Amino acid sequence: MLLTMRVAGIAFVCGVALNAHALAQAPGVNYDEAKVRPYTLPDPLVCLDGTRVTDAETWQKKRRPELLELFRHHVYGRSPGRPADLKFEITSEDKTALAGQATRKLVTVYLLGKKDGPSMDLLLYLPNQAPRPVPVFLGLNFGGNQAIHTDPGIPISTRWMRPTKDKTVEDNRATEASRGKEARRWQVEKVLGRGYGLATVYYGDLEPDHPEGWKSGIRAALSPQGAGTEFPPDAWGAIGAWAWGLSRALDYLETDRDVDARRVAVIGHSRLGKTALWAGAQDERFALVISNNSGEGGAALARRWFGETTAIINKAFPHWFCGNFKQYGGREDQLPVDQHELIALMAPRPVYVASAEEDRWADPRGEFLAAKHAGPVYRLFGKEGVGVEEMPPIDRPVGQFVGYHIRSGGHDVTAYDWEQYLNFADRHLRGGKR
Ligand code: GTR
Repeated sequence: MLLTMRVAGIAFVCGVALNAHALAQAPGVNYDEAKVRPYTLPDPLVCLDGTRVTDAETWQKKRRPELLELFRHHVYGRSPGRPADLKFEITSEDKTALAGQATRKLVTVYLLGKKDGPSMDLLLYLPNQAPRPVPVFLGLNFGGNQAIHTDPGIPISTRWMRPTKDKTVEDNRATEASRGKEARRWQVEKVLGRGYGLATVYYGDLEPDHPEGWKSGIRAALSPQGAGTEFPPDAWGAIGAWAWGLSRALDYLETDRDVDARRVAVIGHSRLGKTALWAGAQDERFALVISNNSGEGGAALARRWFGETTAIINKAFPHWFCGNFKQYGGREDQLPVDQHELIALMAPRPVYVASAEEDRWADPRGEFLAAKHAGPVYRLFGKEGVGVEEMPPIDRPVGQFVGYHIRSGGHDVTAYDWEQYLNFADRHLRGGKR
């Protein structure tokens, strides 16, 4: 035991040294298109043994698992599966929520099947006017379920939250003032009005978002050594833990007869956009995947030197990715994958990537190019990806099975973004089976 810890300790020290070294060599932030250095992307259709994938079956049976494994090993880490004793408890159901527009269900998911163990609180709105079972948008939220709507029927989250400058969080707990503070980003009435349900979970239910957060989150709870765990370099990070939670939310939705679990779109913004992509890549039950302004480690190409870099993200958020990912700061060309291949892992399912004009940190062009370069994999299935060669103008959505837009404005989720996601979902999730 002591030896293991010592060896792990040395590895950790080496890891930090390597990291600092990589960072010292890593270039800073670039916002000049003319300075983007040439790069060569790995070809999603070339297998590790050098053979070329030319049909959908070989993609599904050989190349897809291979790529998924590379992303696990080098980027996000390896996540466990569904716990055997997952339990769901519907704690309340109100058919007259939101002035009668919706049914609101509150569900507690006991992640280890025990009431005194880890749990997450799922909020589900179902449109009362639409025929059941309904398709659903599912996403994690940043501020607690009560933040997505002013609805007084949503309990205020009692979980750890990052301090804010306003009065919405005090002593690391959400206050009544947080009710509805993210409502603009969720557009609940609009979603319901279009016949979709909306399900959400606070991401901190799975793991508080700071480097020590895992000790009180699901990563420690699922490990025999608990908060004393020394993770191997390919173990899951926080993004893996949050993505795992999305799959557990889908496990619940599969049991809800008002929901058509074959038509669930997973959506996320920013770090939760990275999470939505990783959830969609691993869990093929998600019928549609939406990345809103996910940037570095999400939809943006790592090899393109623009905005946030691998070195910066690893330093600022050491808990998000797996240990192995730390080697790639300033060495993105050594990564055996790039993010167009993450998007390709959704194929043949529809995926949407959205950027914002002023969100240069997330590298809008890098997000577009990743979406575009997923195209050859979609074509194996006879499906068209973004369908254009050049980045479209501002506020002009493109794409068949890979949707893309760059919206005017900054890093955010707006009514405009939702309008595009709903239109895209109407095209792909309407008409029952996919
Ligand atoms: C930033 C981070 C981005 C993005 C964003 C967010 O600080 O550098 O990669 O994830 O946070 O999640 O809001």
